[in-house]
Amino acid sequence: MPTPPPSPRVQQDLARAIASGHLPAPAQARAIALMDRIEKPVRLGLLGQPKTGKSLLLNLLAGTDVLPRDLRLPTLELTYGTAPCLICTLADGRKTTIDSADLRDVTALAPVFVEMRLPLPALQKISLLEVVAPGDPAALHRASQWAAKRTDVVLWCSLSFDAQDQRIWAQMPALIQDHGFLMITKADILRAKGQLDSTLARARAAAGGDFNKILAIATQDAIAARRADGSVDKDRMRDSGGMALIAAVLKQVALGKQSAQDAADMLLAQHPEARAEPVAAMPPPAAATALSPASAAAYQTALDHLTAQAAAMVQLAGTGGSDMPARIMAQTVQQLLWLCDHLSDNGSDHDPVLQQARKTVFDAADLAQLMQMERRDSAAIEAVSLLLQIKRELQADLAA
Ligand SMILES: Nc1nc2c(ncn2[C@@H]2O[C@H](COP(=O)(O)OP(=O)(O)OP(=O)(O)O)[C@@H](O)[C@H]2O)c(=O)[nH]1
Ligand SMILES: [Mg+2]
Repeated sequence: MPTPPPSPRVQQDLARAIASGHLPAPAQARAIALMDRIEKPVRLGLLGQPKTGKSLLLNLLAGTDVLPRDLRLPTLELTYGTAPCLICTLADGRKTTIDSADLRDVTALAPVFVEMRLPLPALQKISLLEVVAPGDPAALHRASQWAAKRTDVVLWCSLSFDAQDQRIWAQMPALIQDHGFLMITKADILRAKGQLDSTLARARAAAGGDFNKILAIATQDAIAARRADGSVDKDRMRDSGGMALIAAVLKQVALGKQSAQDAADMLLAQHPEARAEPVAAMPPPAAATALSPASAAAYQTALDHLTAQAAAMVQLAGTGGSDMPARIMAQTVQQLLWLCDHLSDNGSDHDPVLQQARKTVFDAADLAQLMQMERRDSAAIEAVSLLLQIKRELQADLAA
């Protein structure tokens, strides 16, 4: 199904309203978020237990063999770029860009996350995130919650939607469930064993209304249905489940754009003042260095909390045990997530110092969660250093 092009009128009106300077701050933030949803590709996340066919499905949706089948890779996002490149996030938070489309080039860097940009037409509509997590339920749960914040539509890959899948999916945010697809993968194997229909029936019964769609896919067959000359063996594509998947994804993309346009229409109707002439250009504000009193109070609470938690962490480190690095890592991630919530909910939204701190803390929490997915013991030390660095930055802001 072709995606209708976004309505230029609402997009232009929204752009004008954002530039007008007449929208109150919360409406301005919402207008910018809606503009993103109208303009940017829909973010698809491929999640599920190990070896459930996520990478192969990514290759199908990208329209080409992006991920080599024999390479072990970290969590990876595939996005559109006019020239191929690989942006690697390293364990210490640094980013390195390699001008290459060959993922073998990143292995020596051992990145915790890779953003791969490619000039593929499909990526102008969708971006694709494959989340790689170890098989144990707690790790997969954490990785899934992390991914839920970064995706619009999740494709949960599974061979049977077993009890572990069910428990993890039940804890996903309602919006992600509403837009989610359950992909019963390796359908060719199930079909050959005569188990496809019964597996689908059981998955439907277990999933209830917790997914937008439940689809079976034989991804290898779907990929084979694409011929080298660019034509498609339609019967094979249909039988593999590839056609139904692509149609469902396109429909979801179109619905997402439409709902953002409807919301933008509503926002513009609520704010007729944003149709007025733009406000005269203001002189740039003097660089703010000191925190507002509300933000300073939020910083102080954050620092007190971190100090108290540091004592608990020292005690934890003293207990020893083989699971100590994992427990320290978990504590560190928890504290960074707490900081994210605390600084988003407190302080003054107009304070540029606080805005910067929110971004820094969000990035750090993101990085620590990626490190946690990796499970190297040394990652715990790196994560704690990250937390200490954040603490020092907050102290410096407060003292300025
Ligand atoms: N027969 C068959 N094999 C499949 C299908 N999809 C994936 N596989 C195979 O299953 C294995 C795992 O597939 P991947 O795509 O690497 O799975 P993954 O979920 O990305 O695995 P990890 O990233 O290691 O967790 C590979 O050997 C694939 O070739 C399918 O539809 N049919
Ligand atoms: Mg994979």
